[in-house]
Amino acid sequence: MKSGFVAMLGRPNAGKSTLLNQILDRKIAIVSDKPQTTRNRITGIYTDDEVQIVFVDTPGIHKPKHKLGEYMVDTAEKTADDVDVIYYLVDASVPFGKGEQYVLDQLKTSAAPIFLLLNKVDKLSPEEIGKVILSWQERGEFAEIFPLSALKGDNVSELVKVTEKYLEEGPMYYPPDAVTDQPVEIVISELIREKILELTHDEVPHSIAVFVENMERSETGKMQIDACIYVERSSQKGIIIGKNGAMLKKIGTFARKDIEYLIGEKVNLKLWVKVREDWRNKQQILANLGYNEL
Ligand SMILES: Nc1nc2c(ncn2[C@@H]2O[C@H](COP(=O)(O)OP(=O)(O)OP(=O)(O)O)[C@@H](O)[C@H]2O)c(=O)[nH]1
Ligand SMILES: [Mg+2]
Repeated sequence: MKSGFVAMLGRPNAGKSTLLNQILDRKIAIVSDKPQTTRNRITGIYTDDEVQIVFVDTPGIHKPKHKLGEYMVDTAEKTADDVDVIYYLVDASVPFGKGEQYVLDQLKTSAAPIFLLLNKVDKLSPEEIGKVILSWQERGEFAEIFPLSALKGDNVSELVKVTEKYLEEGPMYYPPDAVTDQPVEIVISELIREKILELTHDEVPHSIAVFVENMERSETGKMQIDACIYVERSSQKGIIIGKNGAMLKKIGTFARKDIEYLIGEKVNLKLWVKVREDWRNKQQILANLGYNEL
């Protein structure tokens, strides 16, 4: 039996969480078209007869503008130190720039072999893919270079096969049927956050945090879940609630469907919205929301 740890690293929006979900064929991590979606380290466990690979999805590496951002980047960079293989994801459909150079420089100092994953090639012609590969070959030494589409799944099973070659004999870290080590309350709060990311715009998606305050079976036998949505300003509270509560209702309906699918039973979901001014810069609030466990 072989086993090991693989980190997914890269800029925000590169497709790390999409790749994690694609490899595991399950929705472990939430995904959105807005950068800085992932805020914590997320473990996804892949097990077959010969290997157990523990994939660790991380927040996108960016220039932080508040304490939450610092925590996120810290989380990503520390994950790189302690893995057997690094997947360095790049959005191959956007031009190379300063932000990418920063991530590249950071990763170059890592001890683990780096797989350069040129993602989103479904957006490129074969000719363009060839050009991108050539330009990256000059930028550094990579153990492997894979053009792939995390979204469509192109080249993903090949990637996992090659990764196995880089792992050594080792123990099973998790039971064979485990897929993630996240507590169910965290997965639920993330699903709610995902709906808000989908349904709101501008600064709102980044200004929210979701916390499941209570989860218990009610007298009727239904699972009762109470969750609080934190925002930074009362204007954002207004947006989340919407006209006559329409937006909050929509968020709740979409989230409830996903939660019912996740836990396999009917759910009664109650959502609140609270203002916590500038919470992304307040250590205590960040800690209470789980953004401090490094
Ligand atoms: N066309 C295309 N889009 C993709 C692909 N992979 C991811 N995306 C899209 O890119 C966006 C970002 O994907 P995520 O998986 O959330 O990216 P991430 O790297 O986890 O982003 P952060 O969590 O913000 O660091 C989403 O809209 C995805 O649907 C791909 O292979 N092709
Ligand atoms: Mg992500």
